[in-house]
Amino acid sequence: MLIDIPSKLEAALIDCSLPPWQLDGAFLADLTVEEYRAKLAAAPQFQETATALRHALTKEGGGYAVLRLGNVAKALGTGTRLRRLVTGFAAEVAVPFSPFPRWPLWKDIGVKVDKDPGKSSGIGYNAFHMDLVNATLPPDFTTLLCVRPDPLGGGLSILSDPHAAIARLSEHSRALLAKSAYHYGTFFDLFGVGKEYKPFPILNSSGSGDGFVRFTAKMLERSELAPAHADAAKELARELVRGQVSLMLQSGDYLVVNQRRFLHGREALHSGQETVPDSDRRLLLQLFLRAPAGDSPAA
Ligand SMILES: O=C(O)CCC(=O)C(=O)O
Ligand SMILES: [Fe+2]
Repeated sequence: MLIDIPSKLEAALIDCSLPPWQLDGAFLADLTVEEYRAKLAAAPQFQETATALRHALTKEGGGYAVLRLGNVAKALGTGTRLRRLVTGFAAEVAVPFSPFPRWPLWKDIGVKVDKDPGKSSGIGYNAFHMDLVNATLPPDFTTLLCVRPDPLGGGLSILSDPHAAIARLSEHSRALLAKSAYHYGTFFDLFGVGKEYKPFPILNSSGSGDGFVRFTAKMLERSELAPAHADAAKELARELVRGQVSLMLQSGDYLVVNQRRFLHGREALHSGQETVPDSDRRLLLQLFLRAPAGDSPAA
């Protein structure tokens, strides 16, 4: 689901100058949403492109999209101006917010050679997961803006539909996944994502739930789980890999994932990251979105 930007819109975006954004607590202020919308709505085919983006994220079988802003990034660089424009696109999907009170709205995901390789900004395989999996209200959307891909050629983004994966499991495994028997990670000092959910069921029971498949394959190695529940989770992890799609984000690509529809992850970066100067390493910027109450993004 790649969304190209029509060249007339590219030209208008390159000319468009958006003011700094304001926050209202953890959330992008209404004033900014309106200001950005008013300026961007004047650009030719902005509305159509925003509609295409929303549609890709919520239509039957949909759930993720890549907005291809590479030419805009080439013209404007990957600093403040691009960030404001992308914040404007994001605000057409749902409300941008930062769950981490001490961090800016956009969080850097760089490359750290000495970090747990399987985690955010590590160099290894970042297994299928949803972001903020252990919160009662995870962000409706997680988004990644690519500033620089891995110059050595690794770090494919991976996506998989967990509902499709679950449909391929046995009744028995599904029953295990519906038990409140799973836990992962720590939870402190977070805004706008509810409370800590521990333990949680991976699957909501019988349609009454919130539409999330609360899964992270990282818990298979990092959480102590009862063997039967762990086995069911491993089966799910295998099916996610069987159904995965991979794509290489380029500079200026903006990946938006509906967390009720798709899980995401990342292949390992290419070996040799120690030899790459910090300023040349892969860099993504992450932003979370909250759908307004009553506007559930198509569970
Ligand atoms: O590095 C990536 O492409 C994905 C990172 C990620 O999923 C995360 O930090 O939550
Ligand atoms: Fe993630």
